[in-house]
Amino acid sequence: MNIEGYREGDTIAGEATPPGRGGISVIRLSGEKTHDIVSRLIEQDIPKAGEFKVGYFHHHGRPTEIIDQVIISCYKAPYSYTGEDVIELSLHGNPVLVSAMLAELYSAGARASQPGEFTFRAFINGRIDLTQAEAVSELITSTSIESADFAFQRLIGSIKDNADIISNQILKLLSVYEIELDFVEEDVSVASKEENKFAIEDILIGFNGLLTGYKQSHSMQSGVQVALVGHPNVGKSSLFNRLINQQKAITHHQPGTTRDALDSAFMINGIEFTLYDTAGIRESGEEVENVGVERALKISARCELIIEVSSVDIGSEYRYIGKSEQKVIKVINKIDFANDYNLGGKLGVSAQDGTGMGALCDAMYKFAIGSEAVSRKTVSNERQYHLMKKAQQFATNAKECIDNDSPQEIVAEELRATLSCVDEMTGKGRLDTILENIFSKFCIGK
Ligand SMILES: Nc1nc2c(ncn2[C@@H]2O[C@H](COP(=O)(O)OP(=O)(O)OP(=O)(O)O)[C@@H](O)[C@H]2O)c(=O)[nH]1
Ligand SMILES: [Mg+2]
Repeated sequence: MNIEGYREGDTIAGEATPPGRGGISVIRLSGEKTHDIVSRLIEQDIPKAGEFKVGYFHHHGRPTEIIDQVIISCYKAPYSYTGEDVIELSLHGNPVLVSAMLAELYSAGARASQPGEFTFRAFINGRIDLTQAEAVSELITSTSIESADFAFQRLIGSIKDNADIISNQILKLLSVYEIELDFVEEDVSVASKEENKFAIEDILIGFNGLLTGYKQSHSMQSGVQVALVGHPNVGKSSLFNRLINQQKAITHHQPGTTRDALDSAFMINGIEFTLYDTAGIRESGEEVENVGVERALKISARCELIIEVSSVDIGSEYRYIGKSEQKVIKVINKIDFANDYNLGGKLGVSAQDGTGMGALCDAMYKFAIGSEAVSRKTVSNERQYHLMKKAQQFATNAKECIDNDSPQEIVAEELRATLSCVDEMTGKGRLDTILENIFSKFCIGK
């Protein structure tokens, strides 16, 4: 995808519903020529903005050859999703009809929309900022009602509004320093040191609000990847089946049963965990099993959380050695064999009778939520988090400079750097690479 390829003057058309058969499909058009283009393909009058009408969509230049009956909904700029003239055509849900109509719309003057282009236009036309654009995509991909609720709050501006408040506070403080710099000869002082200290502390409180609870916010949005890792036969596949509540993995008393890695998603308190069952780790003389072990290690390396499984009946305990940012929960399985087994601080579980499953799920959930409570204004993805961490650091530097009576231009420099991070998050400081990253994840009709 190329942001330049978006060409803002074009009228674009694309399917807004997922491809496939269903009750209806929706084709969306946006741009100046929307009305003209649709008029060439439907004999009936196009409805007024805010109204809808039934019409018959025909081939371009052949009005008697109808493709389908459609409902036409009309929106006038700037009161539409994109901020431009928009028409939505609801037709019968069949990909054959969708492609036939899109082909006619293109021949009548529309251009095929690219992924995220409708939302991009909403951004370009000032309907939403970048955090809201990301929230659209997050709302669509939410896997629980809780994460959907948070994404919706971000969509209606929970991060944007807070970022705007902070941005204004920085601008106000920056202008104090800029004025003083302009009149440096006259030794003008617009605000006292105390006032400036209060102002920067307020700004830091704002950043703290955006950052607090990020771990939970991120887990709610993206879910958590977890791998069951351990020696053969310790009961990884049995634990996998028990946790996902399905008999999906083959279990057997013979070591080396699992070779392919299996995965399954399940929820704990509104957070989606994707659990991987992997091959037991051992030096095996068998080629296929060795491939399984390699895969197990590769998948584990990608997971944020590892459940390291040992068992009462297999003497040697497995030690997972991964990256420092990976968290490991150590469990001893098959405690139904020996309730008095010395757990040595590990979690005792039994995949057979379910003992310890509640405690294991609690430990997984605690990992996902971290120790801070998420709020509606908490940032939701790496991009936002990284920028707000950077901004917080620049603002902390500015505070230290104010405390130490550093020269005004140094304070102003730190404040400018703080502001540019906030602007980059909301999209005021537009950069094509950032935009490309965000909008390329969208589907065609969004
Ligand atoms: N008593 C008891 N037996 C268990 C328990 N969990 C698993 N087993 C048995 O242990 C054997 C191995 O279980 P699996 O789940 O296949 O073990 P695994 O770790 O996936 O083994 P590999 O795929 O070979 O690495 C099977 O016979 C299971 O029935 C448990 O909690 N208690
Ligand atoms: Mg297995």
